[in-house]
Amino acid sequence: MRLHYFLALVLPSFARNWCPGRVPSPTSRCKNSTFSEFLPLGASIETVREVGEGECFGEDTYSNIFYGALSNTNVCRNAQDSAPCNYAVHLPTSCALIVDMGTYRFGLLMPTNWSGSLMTVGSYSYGGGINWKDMWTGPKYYNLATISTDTGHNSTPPDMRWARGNEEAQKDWGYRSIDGSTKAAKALLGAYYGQSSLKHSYFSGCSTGGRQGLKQLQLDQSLFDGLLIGAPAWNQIHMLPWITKLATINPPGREFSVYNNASEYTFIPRQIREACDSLDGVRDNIISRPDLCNITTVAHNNLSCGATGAPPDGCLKPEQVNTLIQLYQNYTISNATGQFLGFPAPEPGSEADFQVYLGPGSTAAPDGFDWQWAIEFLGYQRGYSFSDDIIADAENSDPGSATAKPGLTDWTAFNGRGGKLIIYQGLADGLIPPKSTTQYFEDLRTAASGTAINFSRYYQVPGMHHCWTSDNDGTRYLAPWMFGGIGQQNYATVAQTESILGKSDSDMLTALMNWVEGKGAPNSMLATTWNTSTTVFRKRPICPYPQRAENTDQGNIDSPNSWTCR
Ligand SMILES: *[C@@H]1O[C@H](CO)[C@@H](O)[C@H](O)[C@H]1NC(C)=O
Ligand SMILES: *[C@@H]1O[C@H](CO)[C@@H](O)[C@H](O)[C@H]1NC(C)=O
Ligand SMILES: *[C@@H]1O[C@H](CO)[C@@H](O)[C@H](O)[C@H]1NC(C)=O
Ligand SMILES: *[C@@H]1O[C@H](CO)[C@@H](O)[C@H](O)[C@H]1NC(C)=O
Ligand SMILES: *[C@@H]1O[C@H](CO)[C@@H](O)[C@H](O)[C@H]1NC(C)=O
Ligand SMILES: *[C@@H]1O[C@H](CO)[C@@H](O)[C@H](O)[C@H]1NC(C)=O
Ligand SMILES: *[C@@H]1O[C@H](CO)[C@@H](O)[C@H](O)[C@H]1NC(C)=O
Ligand SMILES: *[C@@H]1O[C@H](CO)[C@@H](O)[C@H](O)[C@H]1NC(C)=O
Ligand SMILES: *[C@@H]1O[C@H](CO)[C@@H](O)[C@H](O)[C@H]1NC(C)=O
Ligand SMILES: [Ca+2]
Repeated sequence: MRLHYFLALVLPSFARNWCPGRVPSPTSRCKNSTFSEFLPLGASIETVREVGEGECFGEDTYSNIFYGALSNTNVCRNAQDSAPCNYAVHLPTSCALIVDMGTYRFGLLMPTNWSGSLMTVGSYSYGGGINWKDMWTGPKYYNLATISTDTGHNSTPPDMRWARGNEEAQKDWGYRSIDGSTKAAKALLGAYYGQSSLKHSYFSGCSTGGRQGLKQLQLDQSLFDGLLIGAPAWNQIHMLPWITKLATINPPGREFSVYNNASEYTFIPRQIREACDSLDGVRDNIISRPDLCNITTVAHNNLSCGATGAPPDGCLKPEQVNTLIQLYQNYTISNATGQFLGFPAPEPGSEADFQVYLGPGSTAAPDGFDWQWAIEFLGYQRGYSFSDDIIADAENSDPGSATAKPGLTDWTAFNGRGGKLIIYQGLADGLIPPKSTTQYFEDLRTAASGTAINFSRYYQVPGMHHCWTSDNDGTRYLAPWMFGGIGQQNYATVAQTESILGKSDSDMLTALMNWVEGKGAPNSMLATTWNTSTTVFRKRPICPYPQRAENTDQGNIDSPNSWTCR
């Protein structure tokens, strides 16, 4: 990540806007005077535009330049991204607004053909800027009015410098911008479509977006009727110290460190995958049971220089083997009372994601993403030395009140008003360890004392990385990963996206909306991966936790009918 961070510093800010929309005609309701009086004091309409069928809308922001795309900023990665990339594309006829709320802004797309409901789309990491790129599927495939906030700043996802010494900016990012933007958007929908016309409000976010949704739910159970939450970064105060801990275990460029060069990202994940693939009973290049994968054994037998099972294209020295094993240990902390879980370990199979925290391209502290948080959010000095005390400091201050706490959420109120929550988590996610999400769900179940089944579901997705995709063999992603989670459409073609969204068995957002709207609770869902843009490689059920998909027909592992949830 440090390489990307560096690039972020030298990239020029964007200047052009390719998707400006059109100045509304005098007779249109899509104009300033329709909205102005419905805004809270101090807020104003910054832009109001009409967008025609098939057109795009947005502005230049850094917000949704994902980690992976940062090195080719503004070079479009997918078919639907006719240059440049940071816009809502392929829109239906809509009225588009940008609203200035004072310390933060939001974008709102209102399709002419409206379902009657609203969706708020979340952000990523510490990035600021309206997440235009993820907004298009709302109006296009679900007829949803769709909003996204810039969270109060403009930065690339890994850049936290905006937070230093700025408690107000931290709070805007932590929770205020989602709350304020969504409330304001609801009033604007009333102005545009007619008072009391809003049926339901939904939230869809992954990573920081997942955190935003859960934090909002902790603060106010009435804002959203349904939330689709992916790999939530809910535990800021424990997770960020863990990331720094990883940096102390594996400082870049040292003899005993791993991931000092790019080829280690080829042979380490591959060896682990090959060694642990079959432990789930099916040889399919997917580790569906990472809990059965003993990293100590694999590191010694299949990665160690000189071992019989050593890779042909590189190997780890004994001290590197020890370091690698440590990366998969729970981060435990001790105090006078005893030993406690600081943060749970990532699972074997998630190695490809480690690049964000561990390099290569890393520079030593204090400049990395892994050291930044305590500096920018807790006020530590650059070059600080790490100790477990950071956890206590983080717990005491919870900067920006950004941490979402399942035990402090009123689940009775949420359940009582018919709210529904779906959480999903890739089992090969190296950025948000699956056990962290499981911990949230278990805490929710404890707090909801038996009623959780009435309003929540949790799906683990074998082989899926952070929010989207899976390991690939050069031509396709091996594990099924597409099921309508936010941002997934950016890794699929338009044809692939279109084949999933709107289908209640394959699209979690549709399943969530059906559940909220009384059309039945979701059970197993189908996840998909493709051979080519039109040919499905694998479709497989993902199961409501604690169930798992079990194979019933070894001869036909790529068909969904060969699997059942148990
Ligand atoms: C909309 O109207 C308000 C109040 O009259 C004004 O302050 C604001 O600048 C206007 N915005 C645009 C985009 O014209
Ligand atoms: C509005 O959207 C619905 C759902 O996609 C569709 O069935 C209907 O034909 C659309 N109406 C118009 C006028 O485009
Ligand atoms: C891992 O090492 C063990 C023990 O040497 C060996 O039996 C196994 O085949 C190896 N697996 C792979 C994928 O190389
Ligand atoms: C993993 O394997 C090591 C030896 O390779 C053994 O000492 C350890 O107990 C195993 N861990 C588990 C959880 O089985
Ligand atoms: C990368 O590092 C590994 C392990 O340290 C080593 O075996 C391999 O030769 C290195 N490859 C390159 C291209 O430097
Ligand atoms: C030790 O840490 C635990 C977990 O954070 C906490 O509950 C406990 O109060 C702490 N005890 C002391 C003596 O600080
Ligand atoms: C790591 O923490 C998790 C809780 O998230 C726990 O279930 C697991 O047993 C711990 N692993 C070890 C080896 O202590
Ligand atoms: C939860 O659902 C069950 C089964 O549908 C029902 O019997 C129970 O009353 C519900 N509980 C709550 C708190 O809604
Ligand atoms: C997808 O690719 C696999 C492996 O190349 C092949 O076995 C399978 O038949 C392909 N599926 C389709 C529908 O073409
Ligand atoms: Ca397998």
